[in-house]
Amino acid sequence: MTLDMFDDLEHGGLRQQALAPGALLLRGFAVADDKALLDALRDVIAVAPFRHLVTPGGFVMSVAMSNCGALGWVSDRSGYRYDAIDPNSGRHWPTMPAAFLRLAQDAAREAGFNRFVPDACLINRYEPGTRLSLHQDRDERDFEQPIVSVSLGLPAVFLFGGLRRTDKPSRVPLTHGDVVAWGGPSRLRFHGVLPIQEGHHPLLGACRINLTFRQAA
Ligand code: MD3
Ligand code: FE
Repeated sequence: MTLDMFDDLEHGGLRQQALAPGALLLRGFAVADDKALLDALRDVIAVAPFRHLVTPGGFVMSVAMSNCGALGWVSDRSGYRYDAIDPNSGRHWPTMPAAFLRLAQDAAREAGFNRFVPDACLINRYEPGTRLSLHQDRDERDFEQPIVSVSLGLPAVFLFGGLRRTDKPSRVPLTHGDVVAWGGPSRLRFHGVLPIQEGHHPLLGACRINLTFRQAA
């Protein structure tokens, strides 16, 4: 599939790009809130530090992760799941900051998902050279609910595949402040992130942060 099949449209002063049916890219949607988001992130990470999860197959993920909200996504030798408890601390994940929740719901509404109530925010930290291999997000209960993702810091090339692992993915550049709502017929598409290039971002240095908001339960 080619991206130029879909039109860029100017809407409310924001550039919105339909990547595919159900997948709407809101370029720069989070830029105005970037400092508030990163301040809130600092508080979350102080309570639930980034860590490298192990896949069920025994590989250590190159992307470091944490969570906030009622549920957090975890992976270990026994599998993938959502859990209310951070296995590293034995305590609940930090509460989802109000600035996170507001941004996620505003973006979802902009994309036409009016009843999005995320109970989980997975926080991914990429350093240069790290990547996320092609996967589906299917540990959530209700695939009618979208996922909202927020990119901060260094740019990334996002791989946007089809419903089968073997479908050839498109490449979508994502930069600081870009927000994407992934729902409807795009909800179960395979996706991933190519290795992050070296670079320096004024707010985050040599780092990319991605927040993914989910309704897991
Ligand atoms: C398309 N994160 O955490 S966000 C993930 O940039 C994840 O950190 C990537 O994939 C990142 O699971 C990509 C974009 C994203 C998230 C969920 C999707 C794209 C999606 C679900 C369905 C289709
Ligand atoms: Fe994913």
